[in-house]
Amino acid sequence: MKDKSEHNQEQEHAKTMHVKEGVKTSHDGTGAVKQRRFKKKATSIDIPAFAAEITGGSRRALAKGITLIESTNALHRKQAQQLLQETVKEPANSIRIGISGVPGAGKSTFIEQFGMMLTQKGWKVAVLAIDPSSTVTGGSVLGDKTRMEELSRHPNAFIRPSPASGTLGGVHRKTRETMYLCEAAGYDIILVETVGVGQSEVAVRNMVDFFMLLVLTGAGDDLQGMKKGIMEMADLIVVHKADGENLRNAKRTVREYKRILHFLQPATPAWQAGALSVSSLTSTGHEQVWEQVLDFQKEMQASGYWLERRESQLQHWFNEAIEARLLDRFFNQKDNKQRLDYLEEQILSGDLTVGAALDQLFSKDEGM
Ligand SMILES: Nc1nc2c(ncn2[C@@H]2O[C@H](COP(=O)(O)OP(=O)(O)O)[C@@H](O)[C@H]2O)c(=O)[nH]1
Ligand SMILES: [Mg+2]
Repeated sequence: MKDKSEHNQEQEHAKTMHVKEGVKTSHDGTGAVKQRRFKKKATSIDIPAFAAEITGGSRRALAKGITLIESTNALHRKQAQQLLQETVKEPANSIRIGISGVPGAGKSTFIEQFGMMLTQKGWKVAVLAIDPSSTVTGGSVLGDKTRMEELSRHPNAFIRPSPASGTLGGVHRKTRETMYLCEAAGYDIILVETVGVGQSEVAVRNMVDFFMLLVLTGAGDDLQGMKKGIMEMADLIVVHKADGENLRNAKRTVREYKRILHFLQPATPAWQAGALSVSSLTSTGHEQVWEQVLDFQKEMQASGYWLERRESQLQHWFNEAIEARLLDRFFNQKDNKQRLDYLEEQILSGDLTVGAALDQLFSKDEGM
């Protein structure tokens, strides 16, 4: 049960071209959309035709769709929502995998190997990378030499780095929507790479089915230092760079992790997270990782938790989005700024308690 053809016998459903009828369009299916798309004065995009190009498998259309999603321009944002509305169908028939680890753990190298293996099995693989540190340094992170060159040339792979700007929350919203668009374009497996810096891990855990953590050996000390919280998010620990002089150490580290994982809260109910040693230098262990993912999928789909998690992720996202929108609206309201400044002064000078200031602030809009 490892190849796509076998695996999907029951699951695969035709990806229908979801073009609305009755939409008036002069689009000829090729150049018109492209030319109009990002011109400053552009006011309209032929959304149904654009959507059809994407669901039809055009990589160029997909890339442009993602650019639309990432744009901060108000019109583009609106068009991006129309595009998503037109293309996205939940629950998607995909496997979403989060891959985390400190900079230098070998995530990109691992993903290139793992991705190549999956494409050889006939899967279409999309790789999305969230790297919040790149927004600070403006460049790539320490040790990140690989550009996934082999994978990026493969016709069944699509690689998209994170946008280089924007708030952490914004990056995640875009990554999630980008993931949806990749699925609409027919990508079966979505690999989301994220750097181990806490906040972004939680966000990625909240948008994937399976979450793995890449760690290194010499872990006697690492295990002490590693936050319990992040280990409790993982469905699998990969002890990476298990090669050369490191090999024996890696095997020992795997045993240590297995022992510790046993005492931790599982990331996914009824799934005992395991640990495996992998080397992307000698290409060993990737098959076993994939077997873990497939076992996980099989068990979770049988128990119903697969869909349950996706639903609760959607609910969670919706709630977060409401909060973000309300905050945005509140702080951008013109007269609120003055009121807030005034109340803040009063609080700092000791004339008002925070609670009293809140009561004053919200006294006139009881509905909130
Ligand atoms: N020995 C060994 N080195 C590796 C392995 N995987 C990656 N590396 C090296 O580790 C460094 C960091 O890899 P990279 O994929 O950029 O790490 P990332 O920051 O986690 O994405 C690079 O110099 C890689 O060549 C591995 O399996 N074994
Ligand atoms: Mg990397």
